[in-house]
Amino acid sequence: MSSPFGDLGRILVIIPTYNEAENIEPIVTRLRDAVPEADVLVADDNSPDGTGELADKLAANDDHVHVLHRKGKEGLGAAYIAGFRWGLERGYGVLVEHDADGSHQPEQLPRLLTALRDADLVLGSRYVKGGEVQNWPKSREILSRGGNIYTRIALGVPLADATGGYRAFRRATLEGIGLDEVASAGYCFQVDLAWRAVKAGFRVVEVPITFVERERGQSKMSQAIVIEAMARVGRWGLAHRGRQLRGLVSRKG
Ligand SMILES: Nc1nc2c(ncn2[C@@H]2O[C@H](COP(=O)(O)OP(=O)(O)O)[C@@H](O)[C@H]2O)c(=O)[nH]1
Ligand SMILES: [Mg+2]
Repeated sequence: MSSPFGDLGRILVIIPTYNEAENIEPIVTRLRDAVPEADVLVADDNSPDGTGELADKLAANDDHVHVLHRKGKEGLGAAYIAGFRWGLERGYGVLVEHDADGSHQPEQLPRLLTALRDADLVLGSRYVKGGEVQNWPKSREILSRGGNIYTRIALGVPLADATGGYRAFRRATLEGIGLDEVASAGYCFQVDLAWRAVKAGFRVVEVPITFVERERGQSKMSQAIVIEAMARVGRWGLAHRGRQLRGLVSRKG
């Protein structure tokens, strides 16, 4: 079967899961229907609700579905890094980040992949023209929009949605940003990767997505995760400004 994205190489969609038993089968089914040539890797942190076993059943019935069982809950970032490594070792050309909970629409994946033909990293963006968020309480939207404004000011990155988690990377991008040094475990992991890609000179492009708040299961977002993210982004921003300033001074002197 010839794929419209064939020149990008084989595609791996990574779905990190922690207690997503109600969501895992519907999301994998939608992904397989939306982009049949893509493989799926469920990266499960030994979910107590049996998500990992459900994923095993899906994998047993479909050669395109794989499961990475991890020993325990270590955060979204750690699960993605493990998933990226798994995919890079196996020769995939494109690695996609995708939530399990229905917030990301598999039917919009072709849009991200099409944009990746002329980019090194494509961010699904809620905050560019055409992007939207459905069913979020106002408080969560303010937190997300505020987080993005804070990130833009702290780091000076020209991105509307640097915290989102629906993304497509070329393998060369992941190989070029130093995955070994990515320490962020929680949500600032997303900012960390986008920021590294921008700094390394990769072409980072945003395409609009429709983000729909989950209907089933629980969010793993916590106050600790938000505080971790704000503190780290603040520190990166200060370090960055320091480097810029030293650069200016040494050029003058
Ligand atoms: N493997 C793994 N997945 C996680 C972890 N924390 C969150 N996830 C998954 O990451 C995705 C996004 O998390 P979610 O709780 O929906 O965050 P929110 O959308 O920001 O509220 C979902 O698929 C979660 O199951 C974790 O510690 N380990
Ligand atoms: Mg969610």
